[in-house]
Amino acid sequence: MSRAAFDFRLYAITAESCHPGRDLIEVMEAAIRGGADIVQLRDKETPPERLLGQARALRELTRRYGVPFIVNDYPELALEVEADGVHLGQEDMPIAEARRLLGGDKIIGISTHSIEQAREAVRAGADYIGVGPVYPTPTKPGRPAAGLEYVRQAAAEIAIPWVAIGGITLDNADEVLDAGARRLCAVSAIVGSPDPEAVSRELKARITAREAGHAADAAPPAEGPDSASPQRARYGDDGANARRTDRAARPQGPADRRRGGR
Ligand code: TZP
Ligand code: MG
Repeated sequence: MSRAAFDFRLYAITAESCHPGRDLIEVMEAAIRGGADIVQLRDKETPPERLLGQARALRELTRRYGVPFIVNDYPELALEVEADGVHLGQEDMPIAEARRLLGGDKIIGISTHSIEQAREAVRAGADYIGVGPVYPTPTKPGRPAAGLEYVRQAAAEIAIPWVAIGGITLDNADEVLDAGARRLCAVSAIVGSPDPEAVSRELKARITAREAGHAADAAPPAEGPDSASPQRARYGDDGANARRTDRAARPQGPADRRRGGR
């Protein structure tokens, strides 16, 4: 999966503590079979050297299904297992440093908790942004909810892929989509479910149903590199209203140029 072809709809993240006694790889395979189209290894307890086996197994799994594999926190581990990219937090190394370490082809995502942080992430060259926590969640302790208002702000402004995250379940997914999200991430709702495949399938169905509605409502696509890209054709635009972010201000690396300045 190259940066140039990168997009997704349903993001699944590991959380072994949510499924005691069940195998991590089986749970993540179920999530993928249900429709998760990007997977992240996130483990705040285990030291990176002990995560190597899991990271390798997840790399093998995601490669088999053709979905991108992202490693939270550890760029060196991402490189070692040939992951597609890394996910950073606000307190982690800056995007520019991760880019230097990883080279031009890896995906770099970052968690953001406000529209100001989102703007900064776009300026710094992030490939995607996490927007949240939408709701309070024990999966991210100590981080207050940013709320649906932040989702609305992102929908109005952010033109790179962004994913709503934090406390999202089948009970509230519709209101997150109503607020303008086109991509969802659910951690405990998927991997903590007795049937991760079914939860993924239902979340993905909600996302794609909404997307079909947007496509039907949309005006004919404007001319330009974005409307011509295969990725746009596959997933549709991020919303005609998500046009104010100044893409021109983002650093233009070789991969940016390959994907027509995106
Ligand atoms: N970043 C923002 S909220 C969150 C992360 C990693 C945790 C989301 O987990 P859950 O279980 O879907 O609330
Ligand atoms: Mg981190």
